[in-house]
Amino acid sequence: MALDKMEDLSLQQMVPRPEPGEVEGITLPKSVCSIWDQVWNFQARPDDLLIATYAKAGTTWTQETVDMIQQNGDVEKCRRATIGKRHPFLEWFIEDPLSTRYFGLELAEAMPSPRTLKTHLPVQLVPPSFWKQNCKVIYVARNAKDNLVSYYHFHRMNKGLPDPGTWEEFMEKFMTGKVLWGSWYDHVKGWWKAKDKHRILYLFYEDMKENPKREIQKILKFLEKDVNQEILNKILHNTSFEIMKENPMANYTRDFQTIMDHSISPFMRKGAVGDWKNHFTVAQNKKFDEDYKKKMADTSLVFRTEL
Ligand code: PPS
Repeated sequence: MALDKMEDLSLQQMVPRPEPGEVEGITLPKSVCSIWDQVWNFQARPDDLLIATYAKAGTTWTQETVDMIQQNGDVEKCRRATIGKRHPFLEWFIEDPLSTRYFGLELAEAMPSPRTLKTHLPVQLVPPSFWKQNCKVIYVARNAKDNLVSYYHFHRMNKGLPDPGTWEEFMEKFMTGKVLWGSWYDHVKGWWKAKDKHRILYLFYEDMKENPKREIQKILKFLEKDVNQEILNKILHNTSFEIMKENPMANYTRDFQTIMDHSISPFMRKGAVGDWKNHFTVAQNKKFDEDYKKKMADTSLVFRTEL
């Protein structure tokens, strides 16, 4: 084996999988717990835009769409930096000798306004200054089954997250909410409720797949922006899965290089609705559905698991 390959291998093996911690009953990366006071006291500005999601619900897709809108469809401007640098990931903090240091709060504080920020926090853990400043928030939700599948593969390839165990084990953890950023069920329901009180645009991954033009238009309206047809088509094209998969400024091949191994599972994996059918057994599906019904009985939220 070539020496550089061996070095790669030992680096991968040496990066330890982190233990999760907890804030207010929500499982979070230990590194995030260690800076929690700073996260909670973060000072939002009135013109901040927050993109909030449960992890793997379509965050990056929405970020790229928002940036394309903000840059008036200028592809070169959107390639000025990687997505992790263009839109600071608010609570994310990673610092170990083998990883690239990433401190979302620091990036955000140094950024001139208007800022677009990313978070996976459940609504009750969002720093209160965002509500005080009446910031706009775009929340994106994805159906539980596809979200779970995507999250599982992401844990496999990302050594900055705990080891997922087997598919079956990870599914159990997801159902009990003992995964990073907590229960998917509580997350989507909490934000759904919050949209009646705050300036929140609540979008669905499945709607974006079904009719991306319509969903981009919703974002345009929410941001009080207007673009001509030509620019709209450009945004549509450059935020398609096929283009984003090949875009190094959006596909995470240049962010977090020491912890993400795209050869295990690429960040831009399938980008589809209904891939869960390739993972769930009939028995797992039955169990998941029964549990889902109970957990989602107290909400008007409806998801589509196929198109
Ligand atoms: S993260 O790590 O939480 O920020 O991940 P996130 O960006 O939320 O989710 C990653 C999943 O979104 C898919 N993706 C897309 N789907 C459709 N179209 C576009 N343009 C697109 N960009 C990213 C990505 O492939 C992940 O889903 P899976 O199902 O794993 O493929």
